[in-house]
Amino acid sequence: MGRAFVYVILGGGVAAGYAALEFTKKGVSPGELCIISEETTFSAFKSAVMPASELGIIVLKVHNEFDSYGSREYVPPYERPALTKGYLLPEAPARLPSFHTCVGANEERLTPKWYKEHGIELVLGTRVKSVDVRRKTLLTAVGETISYNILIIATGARALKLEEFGVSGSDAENVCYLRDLADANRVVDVIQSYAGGNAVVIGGGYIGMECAASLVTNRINVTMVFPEAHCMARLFTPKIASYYEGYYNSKGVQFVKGTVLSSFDIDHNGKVTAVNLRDGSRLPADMVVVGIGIRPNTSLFEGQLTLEKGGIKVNGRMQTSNNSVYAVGDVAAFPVKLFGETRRLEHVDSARKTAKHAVGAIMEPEKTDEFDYLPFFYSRVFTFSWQFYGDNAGEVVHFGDYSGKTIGAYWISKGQLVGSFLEGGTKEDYEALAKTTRLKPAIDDITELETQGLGFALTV
Ligand code: FAD
Ligand code: NAD
Ligand code: ISD
Repeated sequence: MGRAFVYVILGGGVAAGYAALEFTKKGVSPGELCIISEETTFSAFKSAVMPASELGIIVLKVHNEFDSYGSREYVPPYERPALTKGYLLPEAPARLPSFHTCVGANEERLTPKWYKEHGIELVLGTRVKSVDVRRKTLLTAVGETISYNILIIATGARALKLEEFGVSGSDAENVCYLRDLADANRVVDVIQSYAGGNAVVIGGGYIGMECAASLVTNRINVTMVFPEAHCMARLFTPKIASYYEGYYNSKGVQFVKGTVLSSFDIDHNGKVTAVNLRDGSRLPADMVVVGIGIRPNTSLFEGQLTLEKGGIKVNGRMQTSNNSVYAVGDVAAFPVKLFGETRRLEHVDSARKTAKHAVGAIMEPEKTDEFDYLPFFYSRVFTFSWQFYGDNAGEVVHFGDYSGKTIGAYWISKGQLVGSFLEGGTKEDYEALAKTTRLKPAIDDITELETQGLGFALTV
């Protein structure tokens, strides 16, 4: 026994929400589309304070296996970026339903009511445990078979665990990861339990930097540990990194670079009390936040679809090696025309736009061209806000005032400007940067570019 849909989206994260909105814009009929997501969170008494419908979550079981005083909540798609930012604020923190998709792109907010009104079936709290792309069926963990004509894979990624690097202790109650709402609730609980305490943040990437800033805002003392010579090593130059690290230092954040953790000290209650590093040092800890990268959730499709760059390979229409299956978001490795190569991007703008493009290719194939995407990343920490466009390849030209509020950089590869970074710009500045980077202008004189700085993008 099972259900059949014309379109099934597997995964209920950012890409799924934006795909759903696009399906309705392109005229999907009630009953044709289904979203399957395993995401759940646990909330103590929340539903007693405010009806679940107002919280934008669906409470399917009360008094469940977690604990007899709480509820298990099945969460429709939301803007994941909020979890390291607004969600962790000490005052007036962001809570659902305020950040359901698609508010992050200033579009409609898709609440549970919205899905109901549009006849979109939400199968939540449900893990898909196998997929047969030849038969066009999915099997859920509760034993239901769901069949489709067209499948969109939007399974995103999972956080890498310390155990994968030979360190145990991830299950200690004061060790936190941050991928989904359940993780974010745990971070909030742990912050509240250790007010004024010491946090060790493992990893100097996006999660590390954004969480460290939020922990400081919560008056937690933070030490960051990472193996590279500077933070955000995948994107920042040493000069850009030093600008932000200087500010973090001024807020009391300590950096321990060039080493990784080797073990935890764990007390008889199962709580981590200290972090031991490979360089022999020991950091006392009331809480630990781990952000050491992700792995795309591809396992259901290994041996069935072509994989590349750790993700599911798609063409410029987001179509996988099987014509009836599309892939979008973090899990998709797609051709970036501008750079002539396949890339897998782990950022929200790409999740939103690949989702939209896939739906266009499915619903209006004749009107949909090959995807032509300019990579775009951003972050917001403390009062900082930066944007990056393009590719961080080649020679770097820094501009702006590195002791002031506006800093920037261009990347020049094979004589062309291919990437740009700006902190503290206006809307118009960022638009100019994006437009210029997409044009890949020839750069004859790097010294001149350095002198012009942001002015170069504003006059192209
Ligand atoms: P996800 O949003 O991860 O959604 C995947 C969904 O699939 C999940 O709901 C998952 O439960 C479900 N799923 C997976 N496997 C199964 C299965 N077998 N059965 C059922 N369901 C399944 N990017 C930015 O550009 N800017 C930011 O500021 C930013 N902040 C971030 C903050 C945090 C805390 C995190 C974790 C990420 C952030 N990102 C940010 C990255 C961005 O959120 C991701 O790129 C984006 O969420 C990817 O969307 P997605 O739909 O591909 O995957
Ligand atoms: P990341 O790839 O940004 O950073 C991983 C970091 O882990 C590296 O910088 C490195 O310092 C560290 N590391 C690697 N191996 C380690 C080890 N053995 N011990 C200690 N440190 C180690 O990944 P992340 O910060 O975990 O972020 C997870 C995902 O969330 C990424 O896809 C990221 O793009 C996304 N995210 C994006 C944003 C944003 O775009 N603003 C914000 C938050 C999260
Ligand atoms: O892009 C984003 C982002 O950074 C967020 O915090 O989307 C969310 C929403 O803006 C939250 O409302």
